[in-house]
Amino acid sequence: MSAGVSGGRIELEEVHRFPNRPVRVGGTLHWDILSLYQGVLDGLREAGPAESVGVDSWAVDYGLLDGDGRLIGNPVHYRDARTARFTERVDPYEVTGMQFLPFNTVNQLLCEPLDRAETMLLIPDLLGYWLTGTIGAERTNASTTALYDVSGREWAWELIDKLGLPRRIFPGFLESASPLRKDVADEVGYRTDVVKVASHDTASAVVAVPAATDRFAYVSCGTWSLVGVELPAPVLTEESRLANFTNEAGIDGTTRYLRNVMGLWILQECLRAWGGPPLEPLLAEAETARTDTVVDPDDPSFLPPGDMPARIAAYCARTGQPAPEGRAQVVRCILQSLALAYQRAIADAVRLSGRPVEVVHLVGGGSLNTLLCRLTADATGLPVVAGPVEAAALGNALVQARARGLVGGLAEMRELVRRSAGVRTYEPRERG
Ligand code: LFR
Repeated sequence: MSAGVSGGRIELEEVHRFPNRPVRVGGTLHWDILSLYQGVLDGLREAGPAESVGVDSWAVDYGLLDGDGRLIGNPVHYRDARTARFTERVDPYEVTGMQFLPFNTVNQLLCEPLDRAETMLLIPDLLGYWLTGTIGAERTNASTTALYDVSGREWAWELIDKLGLPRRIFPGFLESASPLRKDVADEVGYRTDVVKVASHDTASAVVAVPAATDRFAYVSCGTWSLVGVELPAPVLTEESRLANFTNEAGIDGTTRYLRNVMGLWILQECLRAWGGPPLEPLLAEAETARTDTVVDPDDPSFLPPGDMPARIAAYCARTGQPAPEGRAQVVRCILQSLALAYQRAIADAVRLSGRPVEVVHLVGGGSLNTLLCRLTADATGLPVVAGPVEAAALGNALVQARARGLVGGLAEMRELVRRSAGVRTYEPRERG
């Protein structure tokens, strides 16, 4: 995406889109990281001379570099089964503030030999390293590793030692921009700086939430749905741990207090199992389809890729519910289950943080799904403001714009989004 700020507005333009297709090799699911990097280079070239660049991506996953700075093997996908054996956390919640997810970086690192590894770089830091030659970690994403001390804003060294992980692989934190390597600049056709942005896509998406006050919840809705509130400080209580809420770092010292809800992944995998039919007609049918069946989207059986309609049916059999019949009912069941999961996560976030919420901002690709937005408004009893769609890209661009002095703090960035992005409000319907 390329972005420009002018006339008190920020505009985004899609210049290049490339697929992100995981590859199973020798039974292990990997990211095709070189193809992703090539997509980045192609995008930079097509964007033409850019005044700056920012990299963000999903969290948790990483590449390991050897002593010569070369990648040791392809990064493994967090949906790979290697971490399925972890059923309990190994990190102290009061230090890391992280929700337990089997695939947290800490567990992944415990699954592989690290003797040849000199450096661990999370995906955006790895891409940034290839672009600039600079090695460093960015804090919003580092906070998702469960190896980061969320209060001390440092790697959790004591934990790292206790787990027997080598200290050397954890790089220092990036503090500033770095120019493109000369060979990369030659390849893309211009020189520019890679700016430190919120490199965790969810952190960037939260930057672009067009909230006017702090009384909001957000649903960052793509493959995952990240549901929570923004706070000035982490909540590290026992209650919060039991509710499996995470305290991920946001920009400017904010905390993204949220829960991962499995999200549209379940629907995406159903579509894949059905041979990729267009979504729109299915959503139209789901508007009027009726089923009372509800699944827990966070059931571990929905995490790995696979035959999702069969897994939904198996879940229903296990929980004594009638399985949805036909595609429209399956879609309806998924969306109403998601809306209820959002309602639970928002209610928990409010209860555990004490932060009152008057509106739900639903950002990301899911904001185009009107049925999901409506069901969410009804389930939460709150107005849902849907949009922007490309929230992560917008948040990334906003932080770059701030680095250039084009916009001020978080409140000003959000005002810029309110002026620029189309949003749609869904009022909750009276419950009868
Ligand atoms: C969303 C996201 C989530 C993270 C998951 C795995 O794209 O970054 O925030 O929990 O992907 O990395």
